[in-house]
Amino acid sequence: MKLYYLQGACSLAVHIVLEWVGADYQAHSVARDELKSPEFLALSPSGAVPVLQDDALLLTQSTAILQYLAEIHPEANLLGSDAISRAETRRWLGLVNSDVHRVFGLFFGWQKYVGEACKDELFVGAQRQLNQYLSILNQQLQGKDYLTGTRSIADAYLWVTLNWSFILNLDISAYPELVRFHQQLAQDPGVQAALKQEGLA
Ligand SMILES: N[C@@H](CCC(=O)N[C@@H](CS)C(=O)NCC(=O)O)C(=O)O
Repeated sequence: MKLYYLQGACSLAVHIVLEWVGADYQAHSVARDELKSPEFLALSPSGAVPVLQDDALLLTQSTAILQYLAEIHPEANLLGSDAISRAETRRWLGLVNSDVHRVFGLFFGWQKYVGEACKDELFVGAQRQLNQYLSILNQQLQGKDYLTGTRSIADAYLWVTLNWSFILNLDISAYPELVRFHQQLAQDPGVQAALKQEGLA
C-alpha cells in the first residue's frame, strides 16, 4: 500500500490509521508545488491529498480511504461492529470532514474565496462557524476518551484538525474536552509514529 501525503495535512489522519491497523505501507511525501502537476493530477484529479494506492485500487477522499482501511482490517475495530455503531462513527467522520475541515480550509486557503479586503470578515464568520462545531464535539467527548466511546477513524481525523488550530493560533481553550482529547491522543504510539514519519516529531 502507498499513501501520498502532504506534511501535516488531512492525509495525516490516513497515516495514523495505517499505523493503527498495522498495515504494510509506504508513505510518499508530496510537495505543495507538486499537487497540481500532471503526474499528481493523474492520481488525484482535484490535486489534493490523501491518495491511497492498494494494488489496482487508486483511492482519493479521506472518508473513503479511512473507511476502506477500517473495513479491510475489521480486527482493529475502527469503524464499528454493527450498523448502529458504524453509523455513529460515520456521523462524527462526516462532521469532521464536511464541516470542521471545510471551515479550516477557509483559514488556510482564504485567497481562493475572497480578496485581502474581505479576509478579516471571512475569518470572523469562519471562527463563528468553527465554534459551533467545536462546541458539539466538546460536548460529545464529555466523559469519553473517544468520539464514539472506542477509538475510531473519526478520532484520527478530529485529532489532525485540532492540530491545525495550534498551527493557526486559534484558541481552543474554551473547549476543555477537546484540549484533553488532543493531549491524550498525542501520546498514542500510532499518532507519534505517523508524526515522526512526516517529520513533525
Ligand atoms: N475532500 C477531500 C479534501 C482533501 C483536501 O482538502 N486536501 C488538502 C490537504 S488537507 C489538499 O491537498 N489541498 C491542496 C489543494 O487543494 O490545493 C478529502 O476529504 O480528502
